[in-house]
Amino acid sequence: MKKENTTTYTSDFAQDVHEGLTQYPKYLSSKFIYDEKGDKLFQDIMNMPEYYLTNCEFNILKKHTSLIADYFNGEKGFDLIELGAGDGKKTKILLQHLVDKNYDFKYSPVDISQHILDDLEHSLQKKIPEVSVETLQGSYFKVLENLADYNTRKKAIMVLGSNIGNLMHDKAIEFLKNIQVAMSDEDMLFMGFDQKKNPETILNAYNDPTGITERFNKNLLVRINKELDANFDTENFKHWETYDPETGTAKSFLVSLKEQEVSINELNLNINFKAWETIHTEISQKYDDEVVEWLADEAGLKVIEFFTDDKGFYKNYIFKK
Ligand code: AVI
Repeated sequence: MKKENTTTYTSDFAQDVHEGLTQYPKYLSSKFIYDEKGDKLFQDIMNMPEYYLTNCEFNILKKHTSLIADYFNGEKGFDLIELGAGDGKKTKILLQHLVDKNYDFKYSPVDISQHILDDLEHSLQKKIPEVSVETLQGSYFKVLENLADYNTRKKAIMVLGSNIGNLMHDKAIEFLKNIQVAMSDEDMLFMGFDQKKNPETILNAYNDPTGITERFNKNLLVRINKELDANFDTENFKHWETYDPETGTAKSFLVSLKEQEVSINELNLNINFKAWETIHTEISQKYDDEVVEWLADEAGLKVIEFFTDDKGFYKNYIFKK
């Protein structure tokens, strides 16, 4: 049941929180998990043994570095543009190889957070000073718009970490289309997609016993408390994960443990929860080749190659127009 929200707020966060918590069923967008604390919790998730995605992508990048680098390279060298660069831990494997082999390239990490870009630039200056770096601050959408006439040489656009998995298929197609429009015929896209696998392995990755993922998920409520002057008691909510092996969709929820009322003062809003009522917070989509090919086709792209890790858990695909 979609209710019309007639109030307008100055921030996306306030707007989305109002919209999501006054709908039935309730939802919040996972993109708001990532404030400074959320970024740190995600770093901790990537170091958890259960969160296999990071190691699998490391494994792929290490095993296939030289082949991947050959795909990146163009006649006049290339610009490596990374959307959502984070701390660049995985990217450094590729960058070191590109430097060692004397490729003519520039690295352009793109992120909404200038702070993340500054940290990355400093750490690259220290670890691989030979890399020429040009950071691009802004939303993916805005940066992609400007990328269309970015340069005259080949663009290798890179998105690691199965970040696309946090988008429903229609939004994922929109995202791929935006990239496709910014690409010339010579350009390529290199993107990670977590694969369908034993449902237990997937559930464990999003349901760790130490509670890091739970804190990550609940950071949405912590942020609402902090930024919108609300009084969520995070103890009154339970982190719950489901995985549907047919659709490949892992879903995160926060489940209200009792009947309760929460005030969000900045929004002049009181929200009532029934016992066991849910807030849907995140999807983490898992893929197979057929679905990736379908998404690519819908976005006007073709899969031309893919690389997989030793366990066959994860794949990085190369797409062209
Ligand atoms: C960033 N993204 C790809 C992660 C994922 O696997 O969906 C976010 C995450 N959520 C819980 N654990 C990690």
